[in-house]
Amino acid sequence: MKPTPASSASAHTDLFARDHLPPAGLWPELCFDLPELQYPARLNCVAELLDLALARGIGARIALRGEYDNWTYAQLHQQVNRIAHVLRGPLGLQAGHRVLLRGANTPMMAACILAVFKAGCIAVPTMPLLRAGELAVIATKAEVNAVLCADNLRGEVEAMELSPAARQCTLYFGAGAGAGAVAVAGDACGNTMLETLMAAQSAHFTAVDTAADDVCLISFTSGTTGVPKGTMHFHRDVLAICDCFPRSVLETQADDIFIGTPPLAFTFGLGGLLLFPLRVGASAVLLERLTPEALLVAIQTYRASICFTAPTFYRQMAPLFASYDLASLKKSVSAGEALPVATRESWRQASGLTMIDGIGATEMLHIFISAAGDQVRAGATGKPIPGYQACILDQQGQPVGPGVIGRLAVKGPTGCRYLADARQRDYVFNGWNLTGDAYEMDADGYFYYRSRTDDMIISAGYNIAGPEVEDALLRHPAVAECGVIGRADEERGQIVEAHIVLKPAYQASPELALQLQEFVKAQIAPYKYPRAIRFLTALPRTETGKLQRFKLRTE
Ligand code: 3UK
Repeated sequence: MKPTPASSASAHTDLFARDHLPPAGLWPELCFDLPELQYPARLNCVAELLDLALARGIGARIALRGEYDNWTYAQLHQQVNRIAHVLRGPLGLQAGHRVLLRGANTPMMAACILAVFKAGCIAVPTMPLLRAGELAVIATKAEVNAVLCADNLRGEVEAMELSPAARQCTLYFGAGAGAGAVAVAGDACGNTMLETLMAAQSAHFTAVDTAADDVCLISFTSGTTGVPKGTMHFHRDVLAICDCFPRSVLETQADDIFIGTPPLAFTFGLGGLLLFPLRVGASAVLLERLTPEALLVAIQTYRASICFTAPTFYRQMAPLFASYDLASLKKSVSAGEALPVATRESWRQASGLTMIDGIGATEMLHIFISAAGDQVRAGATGKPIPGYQACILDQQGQPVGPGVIGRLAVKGPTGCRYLADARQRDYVFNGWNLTGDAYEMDADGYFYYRSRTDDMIISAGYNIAGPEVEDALLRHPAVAECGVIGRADEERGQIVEAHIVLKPAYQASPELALQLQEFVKAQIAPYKYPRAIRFLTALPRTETGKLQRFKLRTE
């Protein structure tokens, strides 16, 4: 195994995270080959992302734009410092303590995450739609010591099971519109608000001198089944993702305005809507509850230049694009699930933009295979981005050549380290991270997504990838959204079953089902056509835009 950067003494006085890292032998191999990935042994990511920005004299530039607040770099810096003081002062937290975070995308939520990093604590962000029971599983697993929660989402926090100590250290923020920068004495129940405590704190806070490999983030997978897995990331990892994809593929600039839908609690959103803009001194628009229409309006209003969202959003935005003035938009990034060729094309026709598809994973923190501009190849996700390597492994773990479908394996500066979880052995094999995706490579080193490894449909001996059938169906003018699964079948083992949402002008009928079947047969090998078709009004999706195939299977 290659040497990894020297580890230095942890700044944590609470060693929960270090003590629950997987044993060294089960770690993925880490690679820091690029000059931009040479980090010092002592590193606090927020010192780099914010303190340095101020030192460079960009304090007056807008960092975050929200519905109610616009914060300059100087204002964000002060907010972060005050929150960091609240954590270490009134709340009495130690370095290494875990802080559960809950809130929609707002400047205040962003400031809380950064403050936790800066204070040497560990952020445990959670998705806004999670319920008390799900939050309790996360709080228990990460043994959280404190909670910072947006006031409008407090119900589930009040209802969740929480240790008495963490309950004592629970604060709410942002009561009422525009409360971010305003001191609010207390809520209706007389609880102290985070802002009230902040008002009494100094706007200066020296970043805790953490080790580059001190854990600062435990991100729980948006997994569709089973107990969620906590993935542990270091201060170094937070910077490494900023110095890979945005630098080499996205080519971000200081005058970029970032916008999009993924929650900050999802690492796709944390990177794209907070860390990447800060790394280059750019600004981010943080908005709550975005629909495809609302996102288009916001791009127009804020003159956004880079958009991050999932394929389903681009699909719904494409037909509406022409109704807005979106000349500011220069780049569109799609991740979270496979981007069908049909979606890439309709987006290009509508916007004139070549979509930047990228596969990322919570375990890897962000995107590791992607392509932009004239490097894009139809149907491929792209190539491993600089800093990462990838290959395809067969069932025995041997690398296979071009044209063979196998298991995607990747390594780079970031990688999987589950918090106390036996599934570490499933994700890491021989130093490679196995993402659970079936991929194929071509002779030029492009990587093509086929399906999740568990989702490959086997029908009468044929291997059929659901997403390929979905792509064919999406080309039909009647189809708005679709999900294709394998349904158990006595004769064939499985049959291909398509779940289809029609565009408003179309009516479900047996004739239309037949038409759709013939349409698929005319485009791809006929044995792949959906023998069963079901019409739905909406597909089950996660908060991160992923189709929940298991729900289609059990319907
Ligand atoms: C799938 C894709 C095909 C794939 C994520 C960007 O999605 C993210 O993280 P998750 O842990 O899920 C990981 C899995 O999602 N996937 C993601 N992107 C693509 N499949 N093409 C794509 N472009 O199955 C992967 O294993 O929720 C994405 C950045 C950060 C992230 N956490």
